[in-house]
Amino acid sequence: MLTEQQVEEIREHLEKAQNPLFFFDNDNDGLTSFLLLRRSIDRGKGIPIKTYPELDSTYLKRVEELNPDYIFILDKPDVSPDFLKQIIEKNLPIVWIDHHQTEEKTLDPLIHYYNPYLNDKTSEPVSYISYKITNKKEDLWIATIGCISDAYLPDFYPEFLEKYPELGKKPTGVKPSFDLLYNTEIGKIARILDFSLKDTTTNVVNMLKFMMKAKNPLEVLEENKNTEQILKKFNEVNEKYQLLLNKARASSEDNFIYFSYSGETSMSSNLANQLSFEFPDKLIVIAYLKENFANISLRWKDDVRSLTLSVIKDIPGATGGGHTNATGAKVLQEHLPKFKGNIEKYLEKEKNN
Ligand SMILES: [Mn+2]
Repeated sequence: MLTEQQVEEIREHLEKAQNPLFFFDNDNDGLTSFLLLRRSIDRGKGIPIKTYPELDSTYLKRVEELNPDYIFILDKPDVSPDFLKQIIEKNLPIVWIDHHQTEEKTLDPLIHYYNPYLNDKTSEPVSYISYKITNKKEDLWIATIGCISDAYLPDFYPEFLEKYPELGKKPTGVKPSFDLLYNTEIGKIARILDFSLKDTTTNVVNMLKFMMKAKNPLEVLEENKNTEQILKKFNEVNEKYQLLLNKARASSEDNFIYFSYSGETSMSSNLANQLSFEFPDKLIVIAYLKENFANISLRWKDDVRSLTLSVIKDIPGATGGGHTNATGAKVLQEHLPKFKGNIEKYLEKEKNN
């Protein structure tokens, strides 16, 4: 958890910011964190970060264009040193809120870095933290969407269920947050928003504008001119998603699901999350092939962070990291067979230990 003092500090930064620019991770935790903060002050612009693994220097262009007085970075573990350096040269304060496992960093005094992991090794989503910062009851549903999308059942879920009984249920199973994500109406709304992030830049901007004002979760499901494109995109992506999901399910081996695919839309983390819910005992590895690279999502009930860091060690140029049970990695496609082989060796060794 962040301390009350840290939460208060972030509130003060928000108050001070007259024209903040929010960069957020391109998923529901990033999106809802932005929405919660933006809705609390009613000013500022938001940009999803599509570069991986870092927020890279290509985003300096947007800083030039929008001329902000404050930069917020939400739910992104890595930011390129060059980006930070150039922001600092402009004398702009940066408020960086993350929840990924990391080590203490030495940063410029203009960079205000917050991560509950550094306090007490907890990793509650940035949307959970953002809700604690803004504390607006009317945004309870937005915070709930962020948390259940990030595999986290928040302590305020009972309050949500009391307010919107028809959108939720009492969660069950070993992954109660994913039970809600895949088996309730609020979960469907979460999946709609998540897929809408995969739309074109113009359509994402319109979605953000709509979500900055939406008063309750049912507005997302209502078909009208505000939601037309959001729902259309969901149906389109969901159709492809279900096909890939079925193929991935069919490629299930003993203790391991390994599945690779290509196409214009990356859905690796969505597929990996759902498969980890359906096959809780298996290691899930989903690789999205694009250009020369494979972007890989991994999920496991055991320490998948150690596994990820170990299997990329002898692969040139490979990167990877994340949480204890959910990670990402990036390798050149030509190294994928070695990557898979390393995983098999790792599992074999684990089994014999
Ligand atoms: Mn995220």
